[in-house]
Amino acid sequence: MRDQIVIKSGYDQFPAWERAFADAGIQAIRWEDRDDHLDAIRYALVWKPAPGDLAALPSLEIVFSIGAGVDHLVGDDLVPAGLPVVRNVDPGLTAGMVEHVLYHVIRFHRRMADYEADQRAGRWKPRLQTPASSHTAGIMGLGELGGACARALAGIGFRVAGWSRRPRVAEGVDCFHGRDGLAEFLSRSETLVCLLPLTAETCGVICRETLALLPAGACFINVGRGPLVVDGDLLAALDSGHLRGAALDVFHREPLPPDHPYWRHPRVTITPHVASITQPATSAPHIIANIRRHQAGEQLTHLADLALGY
Ligand code: NDP
Ligand code: OXD
Repeated sequence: MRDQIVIKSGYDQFPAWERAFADAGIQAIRWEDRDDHLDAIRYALVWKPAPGDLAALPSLEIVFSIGAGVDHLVGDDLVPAGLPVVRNVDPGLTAGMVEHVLYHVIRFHRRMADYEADQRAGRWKPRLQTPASSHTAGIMGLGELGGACARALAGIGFRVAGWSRRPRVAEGVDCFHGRDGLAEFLSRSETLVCLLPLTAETCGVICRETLALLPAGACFINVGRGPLVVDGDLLAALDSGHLRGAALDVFHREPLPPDHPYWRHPRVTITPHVASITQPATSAPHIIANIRRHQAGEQLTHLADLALGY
C-alpha cells in the first residue's frame, strides 16, 4: 500500500500537492475523502483543523502544518497528545515573504504613499532622496522568514537590526534579543517589520509602550499575526503622526470586518493575508524528506514546540 497523506488546505491547491507527492510515491487524499482511507492515513498536512479533526484519524503519525505558523494548531483537542508537529519550511514561501517585505520597506523608504497622495491631490512635490544606508529596518523575529528578509534588506544596502528570543548572530544585522534588548532594538527601527509567531509571550507585543519607543515618523509592517498588535494603540500612534504609515497583512479577525477603522485609515495599507503563500512544489520536498526520516527511525527536522507556541 502507498503511503497516504491527507490534506486540509485554506487554498484549492490539491492538484499541485497531489503531483508533488505522487513523484515520491505518496498518495494525497482530499480532506473530504478521509473517511474512505482512515486506516491508511499516516500523515496529515493541515491548515486550521477543527477540534477533534486530527483525533479522528486513528493511524496518524505526524502532523505537518501547511503554514509556517503553528498557532492554528495550539488549543484544546487540536493535536492528539504525543503526535509530532512539523513546521512548514518552504523556499517558495520564504521568497514570497522576502518580496512582500522588501516591497513595503522600499515603498515607505521612498515615500511612495506620500507621492500617491500627492497624485490624488494633483500636487507636484519633490522630496530629497535619502540612501538606503541611512534607513534602519528592524525585523522582529529572525527565524526562517525574518532571517531571510534581514539578509535581503542588508543585501540592498539597508541598515538592519533584528530581534529574537534567544541570542542570534547574522551577518550585516545588529542582533538584539529578549525583553532586555527590545528597547534598544525598537529605538533604531525606522521601519519595523513584525515577523514573530503568535505565542503567549508575543501576543500584544506591539502596544502603546513599544510603539512609543520607535523613532518619530517610523513605519510598521505586520506580516506575523494580527493579535501581535493592540489595534487601538496602533491606530492612536498613526492618528498622532508618531507613525507615518502601516502595511498590515494579518488581523485579529480575518476577513477584516467591513467596519474596521483600518480599512479607511489614510496611513494604512491592507493586504488580505497574502504576504506569502505556501507553494506545494517547493514545500513538498521538506515534507517528503521528513516522512523518509520518520520511516528510517531518524529524528524529524523543524519540529514545532507547541508548549512554546512556535
Ligand atoms: P520561525 O519559528 O522560524 O522564527 C520565529 C522567530 O521569532 C525566531 O527568531 C524566534 O526567536 C522569534 N521569537 C519567537 N518568540 C519570541 C519572543 N518571545 N521574543 C522574541 N523573539 C521571538 O518562524 P518563521 O520565520 O518561519 O515564521 C514567522 C511567522 O510568520 C509565522 O509564525 C507566521 O505567524 C508568520 N507568517 C505569515 C505569513 C503571511 O502570509 N502573512 C506567511 C508565513 C508566515 P529565536 O530565534 O530565538 O527562536
Ligand atoms: C503561514 C501563513 O503561517 O500563511 O504560513 O500565515
